[in-house]
This record gives sequence, structure tokens and C-alpha cells, in this order.
Amino acid sequence: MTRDLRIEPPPRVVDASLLVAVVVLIATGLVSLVSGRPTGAWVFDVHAVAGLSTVVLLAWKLRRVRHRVAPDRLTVTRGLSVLLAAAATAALATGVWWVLGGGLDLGPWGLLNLHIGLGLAVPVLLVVHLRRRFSLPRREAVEDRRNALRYAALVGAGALAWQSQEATNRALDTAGADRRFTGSREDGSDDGNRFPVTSWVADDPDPVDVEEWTLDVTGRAASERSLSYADLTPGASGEAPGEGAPRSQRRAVLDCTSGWYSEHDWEGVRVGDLLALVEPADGAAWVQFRSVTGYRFSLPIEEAGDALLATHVDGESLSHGHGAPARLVAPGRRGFQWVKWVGEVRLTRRRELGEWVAIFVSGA
Ligand SMILES: Nc1nc2c(c(=O)[nH]1)N[C@H]1C(S)=C(S)[C@@H](COP(=O)(O)O)O[C@H]1N2
Ligand SMILES: [Mo]
Repeated sequence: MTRDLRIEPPPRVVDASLLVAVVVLIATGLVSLVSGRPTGAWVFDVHAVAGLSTVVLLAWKLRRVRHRVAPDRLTVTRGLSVLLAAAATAALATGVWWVLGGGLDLGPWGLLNLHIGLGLAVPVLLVVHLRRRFSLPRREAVEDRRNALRYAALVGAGALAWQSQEATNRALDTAGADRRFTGSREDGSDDGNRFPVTSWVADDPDPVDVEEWTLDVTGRAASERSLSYADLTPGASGEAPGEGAPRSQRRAVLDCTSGWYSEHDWEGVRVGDLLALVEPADGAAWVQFRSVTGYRFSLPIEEAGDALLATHVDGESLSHGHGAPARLVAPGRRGFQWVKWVGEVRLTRRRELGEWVAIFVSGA
């Protein structure tokens, strides 16, 4: 083949493209973890197409450099490069494997968690790799008009491969066939408490005693309120409604970033009705849901009003593992934001940034 017809760009252009691809993959990968609404589906599509195009880029790169890896020529720099190649290859492979219905049992973790872990390792190793080896492509190489065609072909092939995944899954009848746009697979919908219990890292409290438990509505409001379980479930405990807030129902999908989703009829108290009891002050812009474990997450006040503090799922009282006495049901948000064992609802002016840390370390 003559150079003119080759799809493969010059080496440094391939390298620069890989860098761009990693940036795109990390950005879309991270954003995908907080995307739970269909309007955000494009983030997953971009991630997939970029990943599939990267398979080709990486193959070119590895074919070019493989001769450098010989036992007698191994240096620390090369060792790190080999590690980077392995992590990048494994990140791509686990992503494809997940889409095609693969699974792995790694204790509390699964294949998708492994994919995320490998993906996050790539930029770390890449920074070290680039510090030692980075060189910009020559200007003529970048400005070469053929590059535009090459990229169109590359991304087009990635998009085609992504397009065909549904047909491939159906033809092979894999577990990947029934995925949500987030990539999650269905588990235990409409069957009460019989869906996976997922606690993040170390959150594993003792069962909460409903006789002692209170739900405190605090913060920037005209007054504060402390509600008992009976206040939240007047019908269930035979008391007349009126003291607490009215009961509400909502159908919503719990979609965990570890790769499963479950759709249920949740029942409890609308957060908007709860907030009405304390009359939020003018400056209140966020509502923070705080678990008895220290785990916490905030929603903008308008969105929070429409969320539910659920005590029941499909007509059953929530089990301890699912967050009894009350857990947040935040439609359109990913599972890790659905705080379990909520003990306090706090009105704040600003979002607390520490909650992003608490999500990883609470319970430890
Ligand atoms: N307090 C607390 N809430 C939590 C978690 C946690 O570890 N602690 N895990 C979150 C995650 S990652 C998910 S996916 C859902 C899982 O809810 P489930 O265990 O009822 O399925 O709860 C969320 N709420
Ligand atoms: Mo999760």
C-alpha cells in the first residue's frame, strides 16, 4: 500500500490522538457516572464510540512499539510503558466485554467496577509515561489534510461497531441484550426488597431502631421539625394523618454505577411536603440528605421537592439493607445519590463539597 492510501496516520499523530482519546474517555466516563436521565444518553454513546476508535489507535501504536519490549532492554521507563499498555488494553477489553454481556464476581465489585478502576489507572500511568516520552507531532503532520479523512474513517468505524452491538447481543443471545442506556442490566424490579443491596465501601450500620429514630428537618428554615416513624407512616401505624406529611408514591429506577438497575413503586413522604412543614428560608438553595452513617448527598431545592423519602417499596416496608427506616428516592439520579438510612434533611445555602469525600469514606 502506498502511503497516500493508508488510514494509519504518522506515529506522532497516532500518539497525540491517543492522548486526545484518553481525555475524551476519562471525561465522558466520569460524567457518565452522574448521568441517569435519557437526555444524557449521548455521553455513553460518545464514550463507547471513542473507546472503539481507541482500540484501532492502540493497535497501531502497540504494533509500532512492540519491538522495544525485549527482556534485555527493559528499563523502568519501559516497564511503566508496558504497564500502561496493559491497563489501557484491559480497560478497553473490560468495556467491550461488559457491553457483550460479560460479568465477573470480585466480591463487592463486578466487571464494571474493574473497568472503571482500570480506566482511572490509565491517566495516572500516562502522566508518568508522557513526562518521559512526550513529543509534539510535527506541524506538517498535523495539518495534513488526509488526517481529517483518517479520523472520519476511524470514528465512523467506531460508530458502526457501536451501532452493531445491539444486533450482536441479540444474535448471540447474551446478557448484554437488555441494558439500559447507562449500560446497567435489570435486576429484581417490582419484587419488593428482592433487589441487590449495594453499600459503598464501608457503610454497614446496625439496623436502625424505628422507636428511637427521628427524621430531623433542619437548617435554613423558619422552624425545625423532628418527625417520628409514626409521623411518616400514619396509615401504616393506624394514626390519623395530619401531624406529619401526606404519603406519596412514585415509580422510579434505581440505577447503580456498578451495573444493575431496578424499577419499583416507592412509597413514603414527598420531600416537598416535608419542607413545607418547616418553611424554607429565602437563602435555602440545596437540600442535603444525611445518613446516620455520615454518608450524605445534596440536591437543588427544586429537584429535592419532587424526590421521595421512601419507607416502603412495592408495598413492603424497606428492609434494613435497603435503608430502613427511610431512604432517598431521587428519580433520574444514579444509585449512589439515593442516600440510605436518612436521619436528617438539611436546608443549606450552598452545597457541601465534603459530601463527595463522605461518599467514599463514610462508615469506615
Ligand atoms: N448511607 C448510604 N447510602 C447509600 C449507599 C451507602 O453505601 N451508604 N450506597 C449507595 C449506592 S452506591 C447505591 S447503588 C444505592 C443502593 O441501594 P440498595 O442497597 O437499596 O440497592 O444506595 C446508595 N445509598
Ligand atoms: Mo451504587
